[in-house]
Amino acid sequence: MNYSLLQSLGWSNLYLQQLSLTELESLDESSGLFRITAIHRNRILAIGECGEVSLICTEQFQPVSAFLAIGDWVLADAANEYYRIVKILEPKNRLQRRVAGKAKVIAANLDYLWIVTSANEDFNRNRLQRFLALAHEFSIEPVIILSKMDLAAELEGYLQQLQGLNVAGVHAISLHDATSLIQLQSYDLAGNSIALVGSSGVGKSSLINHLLGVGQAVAEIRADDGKGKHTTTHREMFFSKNGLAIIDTPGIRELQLVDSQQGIEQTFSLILSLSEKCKFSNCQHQQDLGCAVIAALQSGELQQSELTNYQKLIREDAFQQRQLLGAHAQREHDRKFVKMIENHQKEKW
Ligand SMILES: Nc1nc2c(ncn2[C@@H]2O[C@H](COP(=O)(O)OP(=O)(O)OP(=O)(O)O)[C@@H](O)[C@H]2O)c(=O)[nH]1
Ligand SMILES: [Mg+2]
Ligand SMILES: [Zn+2]
Repeated sequence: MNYSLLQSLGWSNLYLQQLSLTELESLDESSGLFRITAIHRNRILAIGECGEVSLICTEQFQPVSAFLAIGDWVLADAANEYYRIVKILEPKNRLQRRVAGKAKVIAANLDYLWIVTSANEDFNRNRLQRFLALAHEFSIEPVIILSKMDLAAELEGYLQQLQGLNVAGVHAISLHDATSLIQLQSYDLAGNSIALVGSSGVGKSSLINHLLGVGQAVAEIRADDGKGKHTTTHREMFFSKNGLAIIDTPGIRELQLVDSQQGIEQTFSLILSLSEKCKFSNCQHQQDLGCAVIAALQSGELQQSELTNYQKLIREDAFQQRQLLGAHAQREHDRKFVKMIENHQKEKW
């Protein structure tokens, strides 16, 4: 096995540790290690030591979407012109969002989430914070890419709104300004994995095209929507000349989080540290009696819009948690409630 080659695709000891002795031995003969690059209805593509291969997924890992995501590492056995997946290695992270009430994986084993927003009407700080909570929840470093800065009449206003966000980096770029793109080179390293997310049309695929270098066929992954626009219809992983793994994703209209309290708290770290200074540990930040959050609102340290957005996301998360409790838990809850009423009545009599 050529591990240094695998490392350039994102492989690390974290995955190696999960292989048994027998599995390690099989690597030199009939099987290989692969990273998933695309999942289509009837074929799964992956990349390994010998280049790109097609994988087959047995019953054991069906439905595929429940087991496998782009970016996952698998052990697979040679089977004619295909490889058959025998083991899916536990990922270091698996980025998920909620779609129609169900958790849906965006990608696995990421180092950075590039949250792309354009410097025009798409820009929305509250929405960005939602994406930040997503990254923080899954321990992926969030980076904000402010795209199309050539279209912004006044860039300063956007940059100001990006201040104070808990992110690993903020980069204002334009594809028409080569020098603005130089700052992204520090990410462009073999072994790094990045997924790009954001609204449709903000320039994710165009930026990927730039990183891949001229002549790469990103157009292949897009469908013409008839309006002369090319919109990405499915997720796929590409590799830059330097070996950076980049995942393109279709535009997200509305991001719904999955079980994200911790991610939300990390996103709004100022509010969290302020709450720790409130006089009462269960302070709801509604009365100024010893409330550090209200004091910060009054002093201007904290913006009301920031607190409102935080409370909205926390409420939404709590609501979804209750829904997740499901019918069984609800019944359990009802049963206990009835019992409590009965006991109460007994006591009364
Ligand atoms: N002016 C300007 N236009 C840009 C820039 N980057 C991308 N565009 C244009 O924006 C449009 C949308 O770009 P895409 O890269 O397809 O956007 P996307 O985010 O991949 O969109 P979806 O695939 O639908 O999610 C294209 O017409 C690009 O040429 C930029 O820096 N400046
Ligand atoms: Mg696209
Ligand atoms: Zn308080």
